[in-house]
Amino acid sequence: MPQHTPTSVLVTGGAGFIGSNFLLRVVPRYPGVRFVNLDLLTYAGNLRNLTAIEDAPNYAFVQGDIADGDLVHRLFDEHGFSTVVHFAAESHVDRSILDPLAFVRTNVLGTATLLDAARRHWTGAGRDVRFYHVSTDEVFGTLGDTGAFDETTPYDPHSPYSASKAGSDHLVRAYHDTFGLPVVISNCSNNYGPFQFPEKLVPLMIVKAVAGEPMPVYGQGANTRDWLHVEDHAEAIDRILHDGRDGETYCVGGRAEARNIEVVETLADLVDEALGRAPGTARGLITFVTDRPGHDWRYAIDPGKLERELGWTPAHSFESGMRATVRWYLDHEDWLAAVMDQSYRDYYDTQYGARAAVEE
Ligand code: NAD
Ligand code: TDX
Repeated sequence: MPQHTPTSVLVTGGAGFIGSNFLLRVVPRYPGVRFVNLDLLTYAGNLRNLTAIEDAPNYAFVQGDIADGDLVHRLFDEHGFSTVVHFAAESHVDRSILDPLAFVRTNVLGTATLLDAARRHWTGAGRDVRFYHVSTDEVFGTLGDTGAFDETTPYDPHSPYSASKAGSDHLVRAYHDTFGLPVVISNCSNNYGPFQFPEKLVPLMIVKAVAGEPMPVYGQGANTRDWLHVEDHAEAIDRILHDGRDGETYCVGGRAEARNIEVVETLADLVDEALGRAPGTARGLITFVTDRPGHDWRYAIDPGKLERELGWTPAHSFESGMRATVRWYLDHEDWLAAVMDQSYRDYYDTQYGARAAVEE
């Protein structure tokens, strides 16, 4: 018995990495459900990600800001949304160190604007409605060498990015507890896969390995993340949206922990193999550089609740997912060339120019 049956869905940030993978999955899967994608098209938003569904009769795109209350109210009036699936965010930790206030504005104020519009439009309507907030494991802070985050872990964010996501999670719960807004939240580990902007570790390392340029690893490369293919995250979101229980949190992760250096070496080897280069060629590009300030040591997720309650398990292993991802980037040179424009090169120079190479 589903907990929620969407009819008209506002998807925010659907031109970004995870949002576009979600839309590519659900728009064809639910032809009777209407999806409206509200995205500001920041540097991270890219309509090329959505060409496969852009003409679908149950899909529409609106360019705009989630923090623009008038626009959000108008869209609720026009479309009578039953559902919000909220992806839109500033999402890169390193950018949050360069420009923290952009993160507070979008992630905190933008989320509050959406919540308030949902509250006003849904109060007293007596309808089946749901606000789904897509969040991150980074809100839980950092782990030592053992243990894993789960739904009971206290919040302890360290970067402006994770603090702003924590703020948005708290607002979602506050609207649930104070106004009775029907909500679900998921906190997911590091995603990788098609359409990820090449500022994040996996696509950046693939790009650098292919180009034969230095592959910049922060600190000693010993920080650890849990890695999940984005299609597995999209599937988890679809299940939680329909079958998750009201007011609940679900932790999503791949049970696929790896130290950063292991991820980078894996990608280096896969690129060499795909390009027919001598084994070890790309490993020679690995360069240890100045660490990220406040760099969280280790993230790990216990996804047991999601597995037990909703029967979700990832389809991709770390090895198969990374291999498919390398192949995808090699096959999508046009996509990469379009996103690696002058503003990307300026960002890269600012972010990495200041990071001196350090001894291993
Ligand atoms: P992304 O940076 O690739 O995409 C963000 C999208 O939001 C872009 O399309 C951008 O144009 C849009 N956007 C930004 N500001 C906006 C605004 N003010 N109004 C409207 N649209 C705006 O991010 P992503 O990696 O796809 O992450 C999506 C969500 O998932 C985020 O909330 C993020 O915190 C969360 N998350 C990401 C990961 C990960 O590994 N990438 C893991 C867990 C959770
Ligand atoms: O050039 C790099 N070198 C490097 O060593 C980059 C970009 C990263 N790193 C390290 C930092 C992290 O330990 O790799 C690890 C992964 O870095 P990111 O890809 O920037 O991801 P992370 O900071 O872990 O955050 C990601 O996962 C959680 C997403 O960016 C977030 O949006 C998500 O919420």
